Amino acid sequence: MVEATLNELAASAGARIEQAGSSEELEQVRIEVLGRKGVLAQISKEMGKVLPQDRARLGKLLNEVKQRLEQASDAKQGRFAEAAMRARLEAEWIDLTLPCPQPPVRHLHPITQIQDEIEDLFVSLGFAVLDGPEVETEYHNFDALNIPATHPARDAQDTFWLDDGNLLRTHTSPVQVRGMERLGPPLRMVAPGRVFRNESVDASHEHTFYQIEGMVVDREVSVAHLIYFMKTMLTEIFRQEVTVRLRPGYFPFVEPGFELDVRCLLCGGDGCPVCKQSGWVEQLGCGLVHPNVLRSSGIDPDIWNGWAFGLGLTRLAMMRYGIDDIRLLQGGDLRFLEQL
Ligand code: FA5
Repeated sequence: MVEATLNELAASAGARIEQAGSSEELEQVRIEVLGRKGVLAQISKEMGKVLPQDRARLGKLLNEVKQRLEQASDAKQGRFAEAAMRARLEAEWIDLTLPCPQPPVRHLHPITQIQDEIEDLFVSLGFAVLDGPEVETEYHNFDALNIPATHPARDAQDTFWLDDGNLLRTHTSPVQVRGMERLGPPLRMVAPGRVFRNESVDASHEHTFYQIEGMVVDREVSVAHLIYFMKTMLTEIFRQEVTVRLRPGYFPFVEPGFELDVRCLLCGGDGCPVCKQSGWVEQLGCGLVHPNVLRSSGIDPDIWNGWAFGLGLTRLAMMRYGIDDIRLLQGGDLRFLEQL
């Protein structure tokens, strides 16, 4: 009886294993036949009931059937695994020799690039790089820079006033004041940043643009020092030797004050449209720090003096890259920026 059952099971389960169409189906058969609560386990439990003289033979047969079915199941499962692996390899096949899609090459904004270069230069010369708030107090933007409320120079920098009496800084010069207040003399600092003016926008005027400020406060500082640093900076920026000239220029926070021009790099000074036929291109405002400015920040002008400059980074970027409309620089049009 047990023998017949075992032989029949070997045949029927063997056929089911052979015919299983999927790994899941095969697993189902395995659990039913070979599992802990499967048919073979049931038969094994009933072996106690068979006649003692048949027990060894039937026990052997049971083991043989079990082994055969296990082997058949493992072999079939192996074939499923192999087929699955082959299908996966087929589906996920990649050609490592194909050029892979490159991430687009990006770069820093041209103004940021120039700012970084100038910062690096001044850091190498022992200057600190300072930051200041874009929303400034009237005191730091004007009064401490020797521009009292009644001074006509306030009109030259059309100001965005805020309701609380503060303003959007019109230049980076207030960071001079903050630098002197915070660090005191001797002082070497540059301060790049964004500034704002309530201007009518045109090809060379923005309401929001970038400047970099520079300042040295020390003993016996002269215009010769100022010229040396300005020439070093401009030579680095334009990557060639530059000739500079100073013209008198009025800024209430420096005395004497200058406009600094560079001999036109395009025509070498002969005259061209870029330098408006003058041979010179205006670059920056500078001068020796006014004693009142030092005094406002608690520095004794009888002991200390200094120089300062303020350079328009946005206009500089225009010159370096030959951009004829300032509005392009911050228009946010990537088609334009990607050309630089
Ligand atoms: C000043 O802002 C002074 N604070 C500079 C200075 C600092 C002088 C220290 C002396 C000592 P000015 O208003 O000229 O100066 O502006 C400086 C530069 O900012 C200009 O040379 C120009 O390059 C740039 N600039 C001024 N107005 C605009 C504008 N609307 N759009 C773009 N750039 C501008």
